[in-house]
Amino acid sequence: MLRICAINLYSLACILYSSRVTIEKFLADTPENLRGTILAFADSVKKITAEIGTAETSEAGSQNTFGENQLKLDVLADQIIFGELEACPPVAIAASEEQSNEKVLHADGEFSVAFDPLDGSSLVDSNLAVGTIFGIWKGKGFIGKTGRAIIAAGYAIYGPRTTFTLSLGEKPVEFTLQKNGEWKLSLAKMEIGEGKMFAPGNLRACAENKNYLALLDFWAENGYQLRYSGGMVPDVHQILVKSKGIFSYPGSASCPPKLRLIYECAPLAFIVEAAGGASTNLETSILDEKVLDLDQRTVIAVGSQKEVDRFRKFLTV
Ligand code: AHM
Ligand code: MG
Repeated sequence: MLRICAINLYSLACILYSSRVTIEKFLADTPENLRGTILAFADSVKKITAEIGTAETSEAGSQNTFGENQLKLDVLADQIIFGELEACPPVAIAASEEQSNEKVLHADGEFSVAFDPLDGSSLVDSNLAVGTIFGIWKGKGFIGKTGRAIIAAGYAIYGPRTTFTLSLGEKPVEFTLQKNGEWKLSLAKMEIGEGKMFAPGNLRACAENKNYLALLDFWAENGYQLRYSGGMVPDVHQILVKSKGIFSYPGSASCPPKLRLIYECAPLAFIVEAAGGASTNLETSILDEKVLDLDQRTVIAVGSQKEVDRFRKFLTV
């Protein structure tokens, strides 16, 4: 009885603590330049949230340099983030999935940032959740580095709620945007354990990639729960929230991997590994993959350690 009371009191204390912690308070002891850079992304997300509910969902009539049609919302989100970063002196270099080249923003800055302004563009018309992903890297530029140069990474989800998940190398935390514009801590110290949940990207590859088909059979035959939205950000976020599972996106000859190392995979791998999970590109952790090109694509699996190990075993027979 006493133990139950103590647990309830502890839960109550946690809820009370969380409801009082804003992102500014959470970052109070973070070095000023890093704090300012993170807040530039948090402020961008607020502005994107203000637009996303009523913005036009049509195409912008332009393509990014990778030949993909851009939505008006892709362009708008990109402009909003660049606007915030231009006013953030610690950011030396910014690279966006929507731009061909990295941009020098402040020659004296100490960080490089890589971001996907609106991940999941193809979900916008059907009103499924989309996201923003970012990584803050030490030093200037990305080429020749690995994700080990990331010092903080985060992502936002524009769903029924707007949330902002962040890791500075420690257990990730989630903030929720309030009506008054404040970010309030909503989940503290997220951890990933083990469990049977799968989010299988690029199933088209199974036609040629029989190893992936065999893994799919394994998941189906062993009672795994399918949870796949088609948006990498919510698909990975649920692994942190449910503390279990795997997100995968391998390839085949006709359906190669499409997810990008610096804009999408490395920041999300940084967050998942900080939560006690794992990542792989079938050879190494995603965080050990060297950046040779800003548009580099990679095979990825992230999530529970045992599930990521299983993915590697099945796909490298
Ligand atoms: P995008 O950056 O062009 O929006 O593409 C990334 C998205 C991911 O969120 C998702 O995992 C993947 O594309 C799904 O793509 P597909 O449905 O083509 O397999
Ligand atoms: Mg993307």
